[in-house]
Parts: sequence; structure tokens; C-alpha cells
Amino acid sequence: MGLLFSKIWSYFGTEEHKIVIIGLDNAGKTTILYQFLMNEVVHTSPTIGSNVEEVVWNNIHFIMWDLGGQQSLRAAWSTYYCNTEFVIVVIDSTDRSRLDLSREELYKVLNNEELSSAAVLVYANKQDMKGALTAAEISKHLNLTSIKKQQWHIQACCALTGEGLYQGLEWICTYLKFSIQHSFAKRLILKYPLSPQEVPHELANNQYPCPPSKPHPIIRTDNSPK
Ligand SMILES: Nc1nc2c(ncn2[C@@H]2O[C@H](COP(=O)(O)OP(=O)(O)O)[C@@H](O)[C@H]2O)c(=O)[nH]1
Ligand SMILES: [Mg+2]
Repeated sequence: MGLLFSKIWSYFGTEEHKIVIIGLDNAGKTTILYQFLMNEVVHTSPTIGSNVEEVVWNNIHFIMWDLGGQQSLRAAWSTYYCNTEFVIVVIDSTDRSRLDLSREELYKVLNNEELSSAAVLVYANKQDMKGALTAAEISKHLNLTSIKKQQWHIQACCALTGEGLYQGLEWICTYLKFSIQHSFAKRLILKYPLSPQEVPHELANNQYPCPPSKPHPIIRTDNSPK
């Protein structure tokens, strides 16, 4: 079964996966996009409309849309949602006064029908700055544990140095791998029914993987089934 899945993975790995990056203006969305693209910090100015780039990581192709975060542009976010597999939500962890607004915007986004099966990665950005809230504190403010429809994960990061960004992508890749295996195996089983003993344990139980590391021991940082 393992060999079959690695073949499936190499086939599906060539597909492009759409990601939209949202968050309030100044959160660090564009800085993150260009860290992924070039591994360096670019000088950013407020994004008008959107930036789109292809990012290849571990042989997986992502099309990343970085959407302008100013109030006047947020109304247009939903026009980008079609076929989105992942939503990256970027939070400025020092911007305490706008956390309530971030939460409001987050739930507006997650309630959109087109994103009901997308997975959500929250970056608690600007961890290098004094007074930044931790990922666990952000998670609590945003009430992430109330998200039931989508799989989610929160990752502390610093877009300027790149720290934490790839752990976030790692979670996306692990999620992607298991969901592809899962849907392929389901289709296969429908076509060639297996006896219950032949169904791999994690597929039979509809399990998704836990991310490799958790930044905080008490408050949950994702809602993958334990
Ligand atoms: N200290 C610090 N500054 C950051 C970080 N990420 C982004 N910035 C700065 O925050 C400002 C806004 O970043 P930008 O990527 O344009 O935000 P966007 O509006 O969400 O696209 C820029 O001056 C960035 O250099 C970070 O992790 N730490
Ligand atoms: Mg921007």
C-alpha cells in the first residue's frame, strides 16, 4: 500500500494547489509570499488588488494569491475563493487593537461556502517584536477551537527572517498528502471493495495527521483529530 501511495503522491504532486493569503493590511502577507518565493525580504508597499506567484516547495506546486488587506479591498476577497484548497491567515501579533477586527474578518471568510472544505493555516507573525502575543494567545483571541468545519493550524513566525514559515508549509504538505491518499483510497475502495481487514487503519478512521510540532503545551494549536 505504501508503494502505491508514493506513486499516487508523485502523480498528484505535479498538480497546482491554490492558496489564498488573507489578513489585515500591514500583517506581513506580501513579505511572507516573497520569502517563500525568493527566500529573501523584499521592500513592500501596501498591496492594491493582489499579487500572485507560483511557489514550488518539496516538489509541490502552489499558486499563492496575496490579497490586499485594506478595508476597501476586503470586500473583493471572495472573488478569489473558487478552487482554493488552503487559506493562509496572517496576523500581526503586535496589533492588539485590531485583533477583534481580524477575528471578525476571519469568520466572514470561513463562512463562505466556497471555502467549506479548505484547510486553514494561521500565521502569528512578527514574533521578533517586543510585546508580540504568542501563537497560543492569538489562538485564544481568535477562538480557533470553535472552528469545526475546516481543519486548522496556527504557527508562530517571523516573516523577516523566515522563521516558522516552513513549519507552516510542512503542515500544509502533510495535510495535502493525507487528504489525497484519503480521497484516492476512497475512490479505489468504491471501485474495488476491500474487506474490512484490508482497509488501512487511518483511512478507516478518517484520520488526518497531527502537525509535527506544537508551539504551546496547553492551548491546542490545531483541530486535527487526536
Ligand atoms: N518586525 C517585523 N516586521 C515585519 C514582519 N513581517 C512583515 N513586517 C513588516 O510589516 C510591514 C508590512 O508588511 P507587508 O508584507 O507589506 O504586509 P501586508 O500589508 O500584509 O502585505 C512591512 O514594513 C514589513 O517589513 C515580521 O515578521 N517582523
Ligand atoms: Mg501586501
